[in-house]
Order: sequence, then C-alpha cells, then structure tokens
Amino acid sequence: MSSSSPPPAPVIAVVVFLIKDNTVLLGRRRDSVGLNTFALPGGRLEFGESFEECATREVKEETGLDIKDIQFLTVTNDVFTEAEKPFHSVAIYMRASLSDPDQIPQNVEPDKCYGWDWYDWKKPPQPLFRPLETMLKTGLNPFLTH
Ligand code: 8DG
Ligand code: MG
Repeated sequence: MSSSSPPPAPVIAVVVFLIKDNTVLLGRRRDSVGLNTFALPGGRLEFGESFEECATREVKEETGLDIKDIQFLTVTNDVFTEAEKPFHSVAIYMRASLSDPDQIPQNVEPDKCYGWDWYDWKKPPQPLFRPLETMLKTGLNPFLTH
C-alpha cells in the first residue's frame, strides 16, 4: 500500500458456528487471507441484511445447507497488517443448527475452500484461522447456549 492511499474501510462479516451434536462445521480456506487454515462458513454483510439473513445466505452459498435457530454469540475485531493487502474485519459470530440434521455439506465454492467437515470443538483441527483462534482463547463456548 502506498503511503498516499487511504487504508481500506473495515469489513463487516457474519460467520456461523453450525452445530451438530458435539461437532462444528469447519472448512480449510483456499484464500490468500488465512490460506490452509480452518474457518467457519461466513462472509460479508450485504446492504439491508439482518445478521440472521446474512448467516442463512452465506451458509447456503458456501455449503448448500439450510439452518435454523440462529442466535447471536459474540463479535470480534481483527486487523491483518501482515496480509498482502492489509485489512480490518469485524466479525459477528452467530450459532445455528441444521434445519434437517441429515443434510450433508457440499463444497459449493471449491475455489475458496478445500471442503467442509464436522469437527469436535474440544479438539479442533490445526491450524485454525487466526481470528477464530483468538476467539477460542477468550473461552467462549458456542455449545453453552445450545
Ligand atoms: P464474500 O465476498 O462471499 O461476502 O466474503 P467471503 O469471501 O466469504 O469472506 P470470508 O473471508 O470468508 O469472511 C469474511 C471475513 O470474516 C474474513 O475475512 C475474516 C472474518 N472472519 C473471522 N472469523 C472467521 C471465520 O471463522 N470464518 C470466516 N469465513 N470468516 C471469518 O473473523
Ligand atoms: Mg467465506
């Protein structure tokens, strides 16, 4: 970034702890930000959306799954200064469950993700996407409000 260009505006994203029994849905990122790290489904809030609408849309777009019982969990504020293009992201974390527990996740955006699977949140795969790792260290348990 040249010293004359203003920094990019912070991005607002909604990400979803999709819970099934004792497990949570994670996918390995295929993106320059957090390449190869495990992250939740989610993406940028679009104009006029509620957090619940954004959660529903992003989960559907990335995994093909339909969700229900969507609740607010927490919010995080991360600045990625070491990224190729530095950026600042505010993430709204929601939790949800599957509308139909027999539904199977699809890798709808294979250019952005290596695939989705269910993982035990007590033994999450490594490495986690850094903002998710930071959130985990706060001790918040997404299962408690279940
Ligand atoms: P979009 O263009 O489809 O709207 O966005 P995206 O391409 O799906 O964006 P993303 O990188 O998946 O998510 C947006 C931001 O959310 C991401 O850059 C940083 C923040 N974020 C967290 N934690 C997590 C997480 O666990 N998963 C995802 N996907 N994003 C997260 O802070
Ligand atoms: Mg995404």
